[in-house]
Amino acid sequence: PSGPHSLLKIIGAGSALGAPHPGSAAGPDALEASGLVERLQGLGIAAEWLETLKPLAAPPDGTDMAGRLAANAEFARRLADHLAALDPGSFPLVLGGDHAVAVGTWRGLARRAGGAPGLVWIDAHLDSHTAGTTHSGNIHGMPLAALLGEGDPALAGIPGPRLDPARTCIVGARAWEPEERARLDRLGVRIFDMQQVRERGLAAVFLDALAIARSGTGREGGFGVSIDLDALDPQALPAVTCPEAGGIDPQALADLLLTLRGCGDFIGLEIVEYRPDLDPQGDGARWVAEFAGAALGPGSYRLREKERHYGASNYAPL
Ligand code: 6HN
Ligand code: MN
Ligand code: MN
Ligand code: MN
Repeated sequence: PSGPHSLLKIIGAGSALGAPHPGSAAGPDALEASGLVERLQGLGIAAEWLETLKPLAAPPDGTDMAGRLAANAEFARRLADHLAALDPGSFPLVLGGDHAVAVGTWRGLARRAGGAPGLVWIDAHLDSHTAGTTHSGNIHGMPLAALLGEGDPALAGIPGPRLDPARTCIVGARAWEPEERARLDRLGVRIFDMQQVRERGLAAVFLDALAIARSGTGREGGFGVSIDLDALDPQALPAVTCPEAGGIDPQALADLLLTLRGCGDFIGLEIVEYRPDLDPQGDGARWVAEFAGAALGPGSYRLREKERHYGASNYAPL
């Protein structure tokens, strides 16, 4: 199934430069070794592992904020360039790595799409600090702010369109600091926190989030979904760098991701923060396969459209 008819391209973003622990850097290699490509092919998806990017050097000292911003920006810039150049007949799945890689993912995919995408950011956290407001100093707490154009130009200035706050929203948040919350409130980014998920149910909230990401005249740039695995309840998946109690049920999320198959304006999926060193049973690899399979399996608009284009595929359309 690999070769010219491979429609789903997996790009590993093997950086933990933004995190306080190096474990997530091994996420892509562990997912590849777990047989993710074969699992997706077994679901009828023409998947191919394209490449895995790695940092050029070890992370700078924790006290060197300028150095850490520069190292994360270098990685994001390289990832963005790869994604922007991805062949037009394919659909990208980016696998982290820590969430700082998202700056590269969404700037690159925005360039590829010819405009800023709407974005559903599924996360226990808000990831909307800047170097000026961070409490921890960790860059993976900053990517959404950078994508919105906030903060240090090293990160916020990765080439590509900025996100539109009116088409950006967060699902599953339950741990944040006041400064990042204030930033998102000022910008008008909608936050569906875990209390709302519990009160209204994940389905209602998820469909609202999709509507926000897909809103706007002409839907320029389409929309994307970024899944931080720490959004899930740590009782189901503890293998993340920053677990937070009381999260999303992974099966409920997988069921809702089926909705994405019908969205012709869906331009990319990102799944980050997997820590294989904390996952002896391979639960994370299983959930990554479930999520990608749900979102991109047979019947996916994108894949059907490409099948028409190429006239060949190894899956049965719905
Ligand atoms: N992530 N708000 C905290 C910080 O360090 O700035 C947590 C960030 C977590 C980032 O994994 O989503
Ligand atoms: Mn995150
Ligand atoms: Mn998080
Ligand atoms: Mn703090």
